Amino acid sequence: MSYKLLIPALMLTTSSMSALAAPIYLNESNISVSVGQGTSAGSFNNTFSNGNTIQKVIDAPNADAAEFHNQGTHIWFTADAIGGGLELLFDFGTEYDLNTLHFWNYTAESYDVDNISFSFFDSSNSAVGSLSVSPDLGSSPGIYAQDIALSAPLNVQYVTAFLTGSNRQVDFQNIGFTAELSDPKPVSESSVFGLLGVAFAAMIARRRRTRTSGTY
Ligand SMILES: [Ca+2]
Ligand SMILES: [Ca+2]
Repeated sequence: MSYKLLIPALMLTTSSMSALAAPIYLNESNISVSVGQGTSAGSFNNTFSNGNTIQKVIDAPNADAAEFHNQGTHIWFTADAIGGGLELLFDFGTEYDLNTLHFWNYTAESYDVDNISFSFFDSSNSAVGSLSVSPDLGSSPGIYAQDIALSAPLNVQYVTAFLTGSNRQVDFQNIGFTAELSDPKPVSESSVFGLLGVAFAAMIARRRRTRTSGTY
């Protein structure tokens, strides 16, 4: 291959690669989390001591980060009754296709999370999937994420997670998602015709106005 031919070939490769959506890690820099109304009666223990907030759920810098268990890093909720749990509401700000769920659990059965029920919703709050996970115990002493491949819930903007422990204890470090920006939804035919109709009506209105002003 000559030098001249090589350059366009390279340019083509680069431009076609940049057209593909790259998976990104969703954390406090691009999503938000809050405590849901569905949280059962219970206690947050030391979770919010020293000005800490629920932001601790999404403060891991990346999916491979280690976190050490202390009041500045973990969430600890104790439900009053067995079956009770903590509800978390995630808002991604826009729609993503989810690839992997990352969960940093507590390191011992006495406090770890035993089940998480996830519900996924698109930007119009329509349900697009659900998932029940029984996560592994966290590693020790540094807690690393368990990576759980998701069977691609698509077009997800909102996620509800309900976390429970068989002994009422819910203690963990982080929840994270690796995802790709969803493709923009194709414009439906009816909305195209709707827009054409609006433009046509505006044209007629203008012609009428012109005629009217000509009469008077
Ligand atoms: Ca954390
Ligand atoms: Ca447990």
